Amino acid sequence: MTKSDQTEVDASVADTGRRKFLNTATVAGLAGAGLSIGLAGCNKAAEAPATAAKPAAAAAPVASAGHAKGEVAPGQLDDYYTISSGGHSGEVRIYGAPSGRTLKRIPVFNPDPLSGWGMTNESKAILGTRPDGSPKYTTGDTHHVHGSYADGTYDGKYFWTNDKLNNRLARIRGDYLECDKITDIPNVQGFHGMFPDKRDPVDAAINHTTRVFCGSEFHVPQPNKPNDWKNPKAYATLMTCVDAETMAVRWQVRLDGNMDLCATSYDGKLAACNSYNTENGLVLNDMMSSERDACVFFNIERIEAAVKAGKVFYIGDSKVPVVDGTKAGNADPKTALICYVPVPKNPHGVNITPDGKYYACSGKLSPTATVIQHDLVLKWFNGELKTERETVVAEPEIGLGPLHTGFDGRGNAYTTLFLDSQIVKWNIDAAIAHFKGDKNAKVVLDRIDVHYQPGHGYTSMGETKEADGKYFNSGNKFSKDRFLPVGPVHVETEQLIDISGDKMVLLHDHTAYPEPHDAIIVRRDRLKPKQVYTMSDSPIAVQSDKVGVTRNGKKVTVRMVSIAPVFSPIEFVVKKGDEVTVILTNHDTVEDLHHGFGIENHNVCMIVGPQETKSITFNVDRPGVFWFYCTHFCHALHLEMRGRMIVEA
Ligand code: RUQ
Ligand code: CUA
Ligand code: CA
Repeated sequence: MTKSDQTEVDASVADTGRRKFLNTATVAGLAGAGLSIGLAGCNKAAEAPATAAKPAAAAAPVASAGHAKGEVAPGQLDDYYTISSGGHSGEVRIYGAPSGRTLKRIPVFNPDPLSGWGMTNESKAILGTRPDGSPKYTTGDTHHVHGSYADGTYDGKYFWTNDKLNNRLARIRGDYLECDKITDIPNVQGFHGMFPDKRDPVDAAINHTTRVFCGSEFHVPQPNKPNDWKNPKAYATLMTCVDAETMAVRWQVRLDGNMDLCATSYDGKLAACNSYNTENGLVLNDMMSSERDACVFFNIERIEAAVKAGKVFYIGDSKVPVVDGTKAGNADPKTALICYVPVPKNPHGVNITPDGKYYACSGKLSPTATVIQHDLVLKWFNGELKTERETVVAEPEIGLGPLHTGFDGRGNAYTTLFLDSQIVKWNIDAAIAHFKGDKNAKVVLDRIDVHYQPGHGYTSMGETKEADGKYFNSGNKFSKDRFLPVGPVHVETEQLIDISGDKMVLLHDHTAYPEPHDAIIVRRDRLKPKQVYTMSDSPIAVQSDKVGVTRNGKKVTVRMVSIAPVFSPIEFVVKKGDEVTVILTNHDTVEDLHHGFGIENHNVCMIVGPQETKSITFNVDRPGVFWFYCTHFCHALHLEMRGRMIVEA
């Protein structure tokens, strides 16, 4: 590479005064030509630190006026963030509630050309790569999203989601609402239910999330060797504990049966999973052969004491300590790590009430929900109960195909009924009284039709002690004729229900791209997203005086900066056969001022937010001139924001 290949910093880029002038001059010039509307945003972006979002943020919450109808008027903001899984799209989404408006799609396990997720070097480092540098997986199946807690409610620090397909736990940081870590879970398949803890089981001063529990639904030979495929005794599932901060796997528990969904207690002492395959069946009929399956409780303090005492084994090459959680290894309740509470066959979903007293484990194949009392499970672990079933304090009949339950903080539960296509509202105290023999206790209080076949259901702040009983979202599995047809793959429906009164009221339908599973509805003050990055967060941030091209053998590094509406350098020369890395730092400081960076015919596309740095590496194998350009609308001269990559033969 000769000196002439190095491009100097463009004077107009380095000189912000000049940039301001250019921007203002352009606006004045084009506005005169009748283009003022399109330019208003650009002008504001360059001149004013606050964007249009600021005045709206100061607007009154909609709860005061529009809540009853669930309407959010133009310019008004939602009261809640609904943070939702995206199923086999591999992503996480954020909707506003009550409006149902889509606010953001967060790429997690899926590549995303808009942001460059799965293409930038930074995202690949999070996703994990193959020896050739490509992402290890480009698929994922997110089912559940849960947030980190402090003092029993969301602290807005992290959100986690599972990948059932490739057995990974991903973390989303609450400030940028972007994925920052992904951990592979060893020895498991079908990693489904997941829940952060809320408090340390021993140290009461640690009243926030430090662990994430991960259930696995599919049992596999342990270790996973094909010659064991016909030996049912070799198969097992594991429950996994991941450190919330480091995201390292701490320990695993080998179990009887499988682990489907997860819940955690408010005192940090227990985690719970429903288990529908206590039979360890390999085919459907076997999985349904037993009349009772289980809701499984994990004594976290005892498990961690066992790990500490070295009562562990290892599976295959995995370095993760595993403790024995099988029934055979846990016969004495006083030392047991696990309590298997029998519940009707093939349960689905386990949720804890906001007061921390009860777990509701739904029947799926039984028209019941089983209510298990938290302190009775602790008593069982103390050897004070004769049987595990004595922890069950109610088992009301609520309808056909019960799956997931949300709570209103007023003692009522709301369960999705998949087969009945309904949400049923039932009262927990009444269910307990009825179970004790009070036949007059009115358990079921209301039912409402939803459209159609609800799977997941969740209430506003319902997974926290601040459950506010305002909204229930029904995540329906089939929309049938609710929307304009768009071809064979139907849009999914979500329906928002007002649960603030005695009767549930359907507020509205909103669409969801297939296929949402579980979600949480988070009060908006729980999140404080940042809208501008901190440049020094990136160790490779490009300063204006460092732009240019350097070569090391066939590896070429292009250090580039962007300031609307220019890149610098605006041209660089490489040679056929080179491996090129572009490091781009966006020097704009105004919120919402992203730039895109795409290169014609090279499968290169990413965006950089204000003060953000990203890098992308690609091979050049065709000689020619290739334009790179800004893909993200940024300025009146957005289209002109481009430059050339010259590939010499
Ligand atoms: S569970 S299959 Cu993850 Cu009800 Cu959605
Ligand atoms: Cu920069 Cu569009
Ligand atoms: Ca079963």
